Amino acid sequence: MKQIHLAILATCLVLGACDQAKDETAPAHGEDHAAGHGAEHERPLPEIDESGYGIASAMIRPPLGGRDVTAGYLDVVSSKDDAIVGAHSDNIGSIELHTHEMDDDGVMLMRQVDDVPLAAGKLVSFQPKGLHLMMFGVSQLETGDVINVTLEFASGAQKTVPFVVETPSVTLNQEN
Ligand SMILES: [Cu+2]
Repeated sequence: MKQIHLAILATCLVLGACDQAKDETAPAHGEDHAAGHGAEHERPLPEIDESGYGIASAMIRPPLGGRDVTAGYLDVVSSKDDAIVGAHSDNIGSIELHTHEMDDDGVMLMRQVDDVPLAAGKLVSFQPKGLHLMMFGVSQLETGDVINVTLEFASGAQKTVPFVVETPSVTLNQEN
């Protein structure tokens, strides 16, 4: 099963299309029209800590062969209305907020955004095919490395989050 997942993941890295592959427990409803709808899975709300924010599943993909560009993902929730306005890390040259959009020809294109709004108590999920932290000037990372990334919020708050280097769609709780 793990081998199958890894094979699918390898494909996803190229295509950026992981939705259908990763969730075997999804209900098999025939009328599911998820195909055109991006990555909106039911995901648990991260627990909000004393900072007023909750973060889960923070991960960075290892850069693909020889490149110094990669993407980071996470689930985030804020206790009050806010927005993510940036991110930085001592280990990464620069980080941009990106989203994916489908153009008229059905081609997925990345677009930089100035901020990512966070409605109070509502999950915002950065994940493949959608929002991501676009990372430039990334040194070679090994699976299992932990990179601290500081998220910057419109409120003025900053929160440093450990991002685990791993292939996408592997849950943090899973024994590897
Ligand atoms: Cu991007």
